[in-house]
Amino acid sequence: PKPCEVTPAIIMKSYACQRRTPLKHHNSFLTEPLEILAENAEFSENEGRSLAFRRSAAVLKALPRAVRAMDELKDLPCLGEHSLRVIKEILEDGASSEVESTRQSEQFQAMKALTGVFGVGVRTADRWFREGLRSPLDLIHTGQKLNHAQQAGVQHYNDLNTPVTKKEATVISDIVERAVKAVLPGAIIILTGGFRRGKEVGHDVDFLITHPEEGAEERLMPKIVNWLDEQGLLLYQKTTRNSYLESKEGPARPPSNMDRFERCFSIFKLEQTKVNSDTQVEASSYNSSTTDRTEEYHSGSTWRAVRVDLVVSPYSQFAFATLGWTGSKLFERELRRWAGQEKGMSLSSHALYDSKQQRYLQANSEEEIFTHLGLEYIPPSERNA
Ligand code: 8DG
Ligand code: MN
Ligand code: MN
Repeated sequence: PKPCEVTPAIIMKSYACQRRTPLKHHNSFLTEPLEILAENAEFSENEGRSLAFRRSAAVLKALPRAVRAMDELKDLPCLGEHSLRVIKEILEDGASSEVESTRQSEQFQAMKALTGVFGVGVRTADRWFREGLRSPLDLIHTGQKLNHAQQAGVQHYNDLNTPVTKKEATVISDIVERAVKAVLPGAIIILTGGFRRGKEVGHDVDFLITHPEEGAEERLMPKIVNWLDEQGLLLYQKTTRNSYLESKEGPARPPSNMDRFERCFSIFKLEQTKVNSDTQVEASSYNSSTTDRTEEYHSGSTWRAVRVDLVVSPYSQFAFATLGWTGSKLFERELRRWAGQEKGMSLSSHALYDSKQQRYLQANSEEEIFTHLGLEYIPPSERNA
């Protein structure tokens, strides 16, 4: 080809936090199968394997066009032997036998159904699977002992597995805003998680709350929760206190990637005011398992359950909390790995510690954190690794 027709080589950096990963990309036909294998590895608690598949998928998400042949992959990082084998099979045969048999397997399907219950992790799901249980209905039929979260999870199973739309997220934002402003005027509320990255739908709605006056945010969550509860807006909530105030350690290196913010995992009761077709009403009354909802249906209004995460951060940590709660999960992991392995720093949702200088680096914005880390700024919409 003439020089001007030569396709420019793609420079792909190896950490996901060094690249732009848009929400919509060209290789879902490869990334979706790879993520099935990642999920399956998580079900057998093989973290290394899961991470390898997720990193491979993330590289393909960052490509400017669809992969057509194996030789297009030769200069790309993170693509391990196993991932390459899967990709090759899909390119040649249209599907990977390993992925398809995983998808069809009883274990994968049962683990998917059981971990799909709010409050159920891989450990619990696996134990239930080995006891012969396959679905949320089996939990009821066999009278399994469930904690409060799991009870709510079973009760609202269909609703919680119905994607939350951006429209619903906006309605919930308005409610949260009203609640927070009522109990702490001047507070700042931002939408984090997938919706901040531009997703059209999500499995929940995530919020981060702070106040410009340091300390004003302390013990805020119970007040917010009370307000919401008084309005009849909560189906379930579990508030965890800030474990940071009590702890004697420094802010960096919290145990695993869990942070210590005051937080609330909740299920909102979201009114659905406009019901304009019979099928819509039927769909939601089919979902219902409570007499409560039948009454709502008869009175002409209906509601659905939506998962909402609320997190409160002190103002001085707000930039770190914003970065930490925006995701994606892989992007966050890669940021922390970059900080540790390439910069000798320790990043959490609370702070950034520089081991060489032996001091914390302050930041008032996400941009400043990227600068401290020696990274080009990646906006939320390009963090969809
Ligand atoms: P989705 O809800 O649409 O499925 O996607 P998402 O919004 O990206 O996922 P998410 O599960 O709601 O998580 C949002 C972000 O919050 C993600 O970056 C990971 C982060 N996150 C948790 N739990 C914790 C935690 O305990 N500590 C910290 N620092 N971050 C957390 O989900
Ligand atoms: Mn989310
Ligand atoms: Mn969440």
